[in-house]
Amino acid sequence: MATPAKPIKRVKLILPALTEATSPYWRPIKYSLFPPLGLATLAAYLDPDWEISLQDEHVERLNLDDDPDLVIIQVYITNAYRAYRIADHYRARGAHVALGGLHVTSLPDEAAPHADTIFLGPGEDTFPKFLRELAAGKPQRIYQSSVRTLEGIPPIRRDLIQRHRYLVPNSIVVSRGCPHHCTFCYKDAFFDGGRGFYTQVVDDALAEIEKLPGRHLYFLDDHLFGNPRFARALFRGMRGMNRVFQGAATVDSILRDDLIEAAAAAGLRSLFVGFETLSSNSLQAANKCQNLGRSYRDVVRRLDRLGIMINGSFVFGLDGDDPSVFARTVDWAIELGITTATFHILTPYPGTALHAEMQKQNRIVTNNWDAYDTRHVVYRPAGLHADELKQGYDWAYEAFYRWSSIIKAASAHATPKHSLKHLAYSAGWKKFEPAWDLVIRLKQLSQMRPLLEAILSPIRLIGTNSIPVASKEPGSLHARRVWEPS
Ligand code: B12
Ligand code: SF4
Repeated sequence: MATPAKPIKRVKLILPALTEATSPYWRPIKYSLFPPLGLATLAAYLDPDWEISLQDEHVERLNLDDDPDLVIIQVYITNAYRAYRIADHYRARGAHVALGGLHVTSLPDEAAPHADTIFLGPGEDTFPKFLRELAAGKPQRIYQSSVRTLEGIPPIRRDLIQRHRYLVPNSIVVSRGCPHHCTFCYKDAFFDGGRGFYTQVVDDALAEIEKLPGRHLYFLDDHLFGNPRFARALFRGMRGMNRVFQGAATVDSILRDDLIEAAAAAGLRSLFVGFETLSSNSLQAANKCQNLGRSYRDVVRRLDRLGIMINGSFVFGLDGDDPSVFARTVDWAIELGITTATFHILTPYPGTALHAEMQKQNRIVTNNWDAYDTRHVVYRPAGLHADELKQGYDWAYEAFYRWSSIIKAASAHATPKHSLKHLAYSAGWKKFEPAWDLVIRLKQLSQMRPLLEAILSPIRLIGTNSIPVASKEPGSLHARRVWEPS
């Protein structure tokens, strides 16, 4: 239905806080890491003459007493209820409210009653179309993304980001999605209706990097090595830029060829690796084929020799898991010298293949989205009681980050310098919470960036040329486990 064209003068973009913000798990530093990049991306399509404000409730109190003409809200699963309340509030004040993001895409029927317009999928094609139609007085109720490209997109409005509030203001994404299809991942649902993996033009990515001040970058791409040709050209272009950076990649891409060396030479110093489980049966069940038959030990050795710290990601509660999974995983991670670990309780996000399967089996026990934060058990596990799973998860964090474990894991490296870096990074991240809180309260996070850069600065490479590319241990392809504890 056409509505009279209301001239837009004031636009507000909001990232509502996770419900977790009021829970005992809340860690201010974790949520003062990255600015709302998705919203700053969308802001680039707005008329620069409009009055635009971008608010991130994780780092500032929202001013809800204003009267914007257009309100853009990004909805994740664990901020959904808060997002809906804010949306209702602004609709009552007469604003046109647009909701988008992962959760809206998964559950449009749930989000729609709280919005004038909802968006499914990435916004680069639909948002500018919506703005044109809104200006013409004919905004639609639903926009579904179908054109998937990052070519020719306007530069992100980084000027709207309050850099001093974040430890890592230089977060960047040079691709969208991922070439893989793990059953528990948001990716297939979010990119339904178009390409599920695409990259920027290399020169555009390099131009964006050039413009970022300081040395440190954090690539938020799901899989930075997902398109090897793109990644290689990117790393070649970054050589000599004197950057240090962090990112994420899969097990197979680290072992495949010498792309990881190219990344290290460009400044890669820490990598998020989705190990997820040490059981090949569980990998198979989760369709995590890119990890199957690969030696995790080789992955760790290879990154270690390049001086790249590892943030290992692990999921507990897969159907193959029994009560021994927690100690086995933690012992393995400590023994191999994984720098930091992120543990998750398996969570069936709506829209995923995992969710559909669990629903079919009638195993989902709650639709309270606040609990879908990978810290709560929201389904009936197969080989564990729900309490065992929760307690095992809590124990894993405690056991991995106790001082004795940090020291043991740090001593697993080839050089004392690398051990020291491990110690500084891991302890700094988990052991000085009150100090981080104070720094955040004093708005001094930017003062900590040189320290982060120093910890991430290069370690001399040891025998880089002799690093084995091979990943296949005899029989590992069909081995029951991908690893064996020594
Ligand atoms: C950075 C990040 C964080 C930061 C978030 C801070 C921030 N300021 O964004 C931190 C560290 C706090 C974090 C924490 C967690 N995260 Co997180 N995180 C990410 C990550 C790596 C990048 C997000 C990003 O910047 N993407 C790039 C931008 C360009 O894309 P975008 O944000 O999606 O925005 C685009 C579209 O969504 C759309 N859009 C979004 N909103 C709107 C609104 C409108 C109106 C329109 C038109 C369009 C639109 O347009 C944008 C441009 O295309 C994603 C993975 C990913 N690749 O997206 C995971 C991800 C979002 N996180 C996830 C999870 C599970 C978590 C945690 C629960 C994990 C945990 N146990 O701690 C917590 C809780 C957070 C939560 N929100 O629930 C899941 C979310 C699953 C889900 N269904 O919601 C993801 C997808 C990771 C994954 N592979 O599973 N995370
Ligand atoms: S590799 Fe990671 S980002 Fe890609 S589909 Fe699997 S879980 Fe998702």
